[in-house]
Amino acid sequence: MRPRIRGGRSTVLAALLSLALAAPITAAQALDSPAGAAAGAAATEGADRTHPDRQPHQYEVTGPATPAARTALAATGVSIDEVHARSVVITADRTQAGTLRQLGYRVRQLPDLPAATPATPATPAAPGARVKDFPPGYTGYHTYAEATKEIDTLVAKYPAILSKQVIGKSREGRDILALKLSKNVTKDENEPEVLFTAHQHAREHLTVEMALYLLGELTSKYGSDPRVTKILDSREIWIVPDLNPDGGEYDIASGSFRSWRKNRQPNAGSSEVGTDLNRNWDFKWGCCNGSSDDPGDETYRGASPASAPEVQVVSKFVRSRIVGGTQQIKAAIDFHTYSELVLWPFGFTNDPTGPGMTQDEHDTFATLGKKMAATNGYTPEQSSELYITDGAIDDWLWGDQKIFAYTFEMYPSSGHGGFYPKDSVIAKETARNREAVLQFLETADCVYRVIGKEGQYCKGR
Ligand code: 7B0
Ligand code: CA
Ligand code: ZN
Repeated sequence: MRPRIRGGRSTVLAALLSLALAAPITAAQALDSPAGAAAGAAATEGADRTHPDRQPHQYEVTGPATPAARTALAATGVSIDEVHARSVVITADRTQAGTLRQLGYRVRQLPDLPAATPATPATPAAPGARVKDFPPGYTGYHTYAEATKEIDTLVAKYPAILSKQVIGKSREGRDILALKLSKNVTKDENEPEVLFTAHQHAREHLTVEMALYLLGELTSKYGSDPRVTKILDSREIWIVPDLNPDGGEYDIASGSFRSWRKNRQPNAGSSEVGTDLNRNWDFKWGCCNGSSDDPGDETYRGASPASAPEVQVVSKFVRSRIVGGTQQIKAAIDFHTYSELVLWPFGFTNDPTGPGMTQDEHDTFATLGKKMAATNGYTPEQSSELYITDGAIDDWLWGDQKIFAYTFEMYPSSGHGGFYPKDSVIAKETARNREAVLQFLETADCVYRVIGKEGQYCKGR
C-alpha cells in the first residue's frame, strides 16, 4: 500500500495532482496545504457526504478511448459507468470532478435524475428516519423486506424444488441467502451446479429483480415448460439474490437515491464508509491498478482480501461446494448494471490467455459469451476491454475455483436513467435474459461442448 498523504482522499489523485499543478502552487504546497488544492477541500470536508461537494453525480469525461486510458482514469478511484468510443460516463463528486479537470480531463456534469434529487419536501423526513419503499416510479422494485417476503412465499409454494439457506450475515446483520433449485431439492445429488449472484453494487437494484425473476420462472414453469423441467431435473441451481443488502437499503433509505455503490462497513482510521465488494475477492487482490486503496473512493478494495463480511460469506459458501475434492459449481453469472454487456475473465490483465487461462479455456469463454449475447443483444467481450479490474468476483471464481464465471451488465446500454431505470422496464429487461440463462444452464454440464471439445475435457460425466 502506498503511504497516506492526507486523511481520506486518494493518494493517486494527490500524487497525479502534484505533477499536474503548475505555478503558483508548488507540488510541495499542494501536498502540504489543504487550502492549496482541490484535494485539500475534500480533506477538510472529510466524510461529510451531506456536503454538496461530496454528493455523487454522473459526469461525461471526453478523451479516454482505449482500455489503458480508461484504466488510468479508473485508477483515480472513480467508477466508470459507461464506455463510449472516445468518452466515458463516471460517478464522482464535485471535488473529484474538479481534480480530474486539474489533471487535464474534459469533464461535464450530467443532469441528475429527478428521483435522485431530494425534493424539498413539505414535511422533511426526520434525520435517520427509515423510508419504507422505493420512490414513486420505482415502487415495483423490491426492498430487502419485500424480496425476503416474496422468496419465503415461493419456498412455501414450491418446497419440493426450492429451498432457502441463510449462508451468513451482512455487516449490519441482514441475512445473506442462497436459494437452491432442483428436483429432490433436499438431497445433494451428483448434478452439475450453477451459481447466480446479484447486487454486489448497492445502486444496481435491477439485478435483485433479475434474481427474483429467475426464482419465479424456474419454480412456476417446472412441470409445464419442458426446458425448465429438464434443467431442474438435471442441475442444482444456486441463487444468491442479494450480496449487498446493507448498501441496497442505504441507497433508498433517505427517500431519494444516494447512488451508493459499496457495502456499509466502517473503515478503521477513516470516516469514510464502505468497501467495493467487486474489488475485494481474494484473487490478484489489488494487483494491477484496477482498484483503489482509498476508503473514500468508489472502488476501494478494502483493507485486505475478503475483508468484507459479505465477500467472506459468499466465498465460504462457494468453497463449501467442493465435495470430494471437486468443485460442484461449474458455471456462474454475476449480475450488474449497466451497459448491456456479457463479460468474461480476466479483468486483471489485458492478456486473453496466459497463466490461469489456456487458449481452449479462453475460446470456451468467448464462444459461450458470444452465444449468450446473441440472444439478449448485449455486447460480448473480455472484462479488461472496458478497464482493468482486480479483486472482482468473476476473476476469483475462475482463477481460484475454475468456475466458468461471467459478469452480465444489464439494461440500459447508456443513458435512460443509468443505474435508475423506472420500474416499468423490470419485466422486459429481466425476461430479456431468459434465453441466455436457459442456454447457460443447459451448457453447464460440459461448458467445453461449445468449442466441440467435450470428448477431451468432459469424459466420464
Ligand atoms: C465493475 O459498472 C465488473 C467486471 C468484472 N470483471 C464490471 C463492473 O465492478 O466495475 N462494472 S459496474 O461497476 N457494475
Ligand atoms: Ca437434484
Ligand atoms: Zn456493478
